[in-house]
Amino acid sequence: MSRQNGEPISDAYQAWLRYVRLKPELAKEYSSWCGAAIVVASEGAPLLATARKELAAGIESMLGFAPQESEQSQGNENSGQEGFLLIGTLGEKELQNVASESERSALGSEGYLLRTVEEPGRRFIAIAGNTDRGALYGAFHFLRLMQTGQPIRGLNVVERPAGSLRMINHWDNMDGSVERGYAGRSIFYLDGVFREDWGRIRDYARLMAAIGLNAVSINNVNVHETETRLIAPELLPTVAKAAGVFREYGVRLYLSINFASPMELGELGTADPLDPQVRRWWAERAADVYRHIPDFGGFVVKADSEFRPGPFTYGRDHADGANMLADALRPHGGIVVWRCFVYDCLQDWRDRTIDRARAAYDHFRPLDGKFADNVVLQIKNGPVDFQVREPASPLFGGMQATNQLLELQITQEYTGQQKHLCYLVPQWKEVIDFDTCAIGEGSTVAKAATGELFGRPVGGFAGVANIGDESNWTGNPLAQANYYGYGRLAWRPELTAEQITDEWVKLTFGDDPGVVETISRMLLESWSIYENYTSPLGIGWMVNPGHHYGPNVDGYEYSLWGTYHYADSRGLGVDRTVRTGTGYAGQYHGAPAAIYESVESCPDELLLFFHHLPYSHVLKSGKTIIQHIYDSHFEGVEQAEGLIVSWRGLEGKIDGERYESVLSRLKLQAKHAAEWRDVINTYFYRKSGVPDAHNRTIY
Ligand code: GCW
Repeated sequence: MSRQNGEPISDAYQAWLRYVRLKPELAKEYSSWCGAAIVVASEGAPLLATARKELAAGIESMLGFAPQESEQSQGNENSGQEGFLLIGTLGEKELQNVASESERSALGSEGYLLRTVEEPGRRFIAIAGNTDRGALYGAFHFLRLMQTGQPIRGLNVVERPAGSLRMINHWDNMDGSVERGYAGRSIFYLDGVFREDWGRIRDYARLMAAIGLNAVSINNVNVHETETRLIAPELLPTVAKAAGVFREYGVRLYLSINFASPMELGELGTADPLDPQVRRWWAERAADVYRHIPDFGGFVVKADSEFRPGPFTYGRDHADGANMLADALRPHGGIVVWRCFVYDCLQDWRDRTIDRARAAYDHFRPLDGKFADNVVLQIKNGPVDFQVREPASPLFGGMQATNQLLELQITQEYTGQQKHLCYLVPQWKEVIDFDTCAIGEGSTVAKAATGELFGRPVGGFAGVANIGDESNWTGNPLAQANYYGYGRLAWRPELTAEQITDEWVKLTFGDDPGVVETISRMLLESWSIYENYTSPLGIGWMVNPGHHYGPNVDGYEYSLWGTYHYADSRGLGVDRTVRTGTGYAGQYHGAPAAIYESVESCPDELLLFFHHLPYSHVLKSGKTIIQHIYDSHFEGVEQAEGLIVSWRGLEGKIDGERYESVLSRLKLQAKHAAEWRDVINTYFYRKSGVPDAHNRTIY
């Protein structure tokens, strides 16, 4: 890591790239393969240099010596039986025999293989891809195997990413603030200018590449005045510097743009996407961006959403808007990432026929097939807004002729703002594995989003970053697990939550079995604990307006934002059925549509998302709704207190900095969980008049 400034680099800063010294036995075994690192490179493979640098530094840190470096490919200079690493692209003659034709074609442009080759007189481990990028990802995989103590003899790993776009969205503003950021200020900007702390950005790019992320947008999707200028001539040279740092690690840079730029930056009187002058303006801006950044990724766009300008002003639709930008970017190979978070945020709470959950599908489904091939629609995991529990968005599987990205919120806006422990991988897995049944069984969200299901050219994941300038990146050291887990899922959605968790804990805290067991359990239980003491049975919200932290049951109930629970003295929930409600349930295909439509088959955890029911309704668990509300809130607080006890058991087994930092947050969490419990229980006790069956304290 380049961040030194005379200070020791902390474990927390190094995150999943700590590379601690390995135990002697393991070190001995690995050393016998790492005597030399030989890179076979031809011209134009700059990421091989990065791979070599990473391998050398990681191995030195773990084994105490750096492998000898050599450009020479022929054999092993150490002679005898000392193994070596052979890093490169499969087209090079030294690596040609390592993979078959069919294996090579299966690897695609980003995949890699790690393969042990033992021949008379020499033995080596090949770390190779069709491209230098593949080899770089392979190098990080190899280092991860060492860090987690895996056997490397007889290696035969073949991997390729599920989707082509594995992106991070930063909601950073140039004044240094981060919208929904809980880890300090922006790592990119301060007081209206770039911080130009390129060492830190490089360290960040490494963390990204190590988990296979390949794209980053560096400014908020709500593009304000200053950030509108990021595509203007005066700021592009600095944007280009940032792009250059990310490029060293194979990460392409994107910018969020303001749809009204032709008016705000240019001198035009309109931003109408069909106006020839507007189209010319964007084409020229795009060309200028590419003059500065030849591998620029493209534009991220939030249009006609939450007061952002967009094509609606001119009577045009989202396809008109997106395709206009796509035309501007196409000659340079860029893409448009167009967000589907579009709904009426000036809704009348009195009108129960309008349903915000329907909005994205209602807006975009009719446009399926109308978007250019270099447009990708970015769809939030659920139909509303990153609540603790939502069904998967019906746009997955609903749109079949349009590129898609699954948008996940890594930053914990509605899930405890990095004060509370809420590990989101289990939540994301439910969405990723959700079967849309769009073209028969097995039509999962993962397959729809990555493009596999409908044979789309572009697809993948976008995650909203939880990163800030705090020295541990995420404020709460355990929130690093969310970033890590996001990256791993974007690469391989079929990994289980348990696999990812085990890996992250070992990389981050070492392999002491007690430590691994405790932290893994805490992480894996934390989402359900958070759900228990917050908003029940899929209802969501009930938070303080604006900052979204802490309980406020009616905070949004009489607002314009379309997020209601409709609780009265008899019951609560939103009727989203086709038969008697808003019809949202009908946006799904066959099986899920039927399951959600009926009270009998709708799963408990989403019951109030789809149905309005009396407090006395009996859940599948056998409890009434009201008793479930009381029980889960009492239990959730006990569980939150239990997290403190578990964590205390780690004192002395992990470094003091991270120990104390997590402990103080867990204490805060338990206190705030009790507040949630008492506010929610009291509210529903007063509304319903039904006492707790166990006579516990409700106010
Ligand atoms: O969740 C909401 C957030 C906004 C955010 C918006 C979006 C960037 O409260 O802060 O704006 O979603 O996703 O566009």
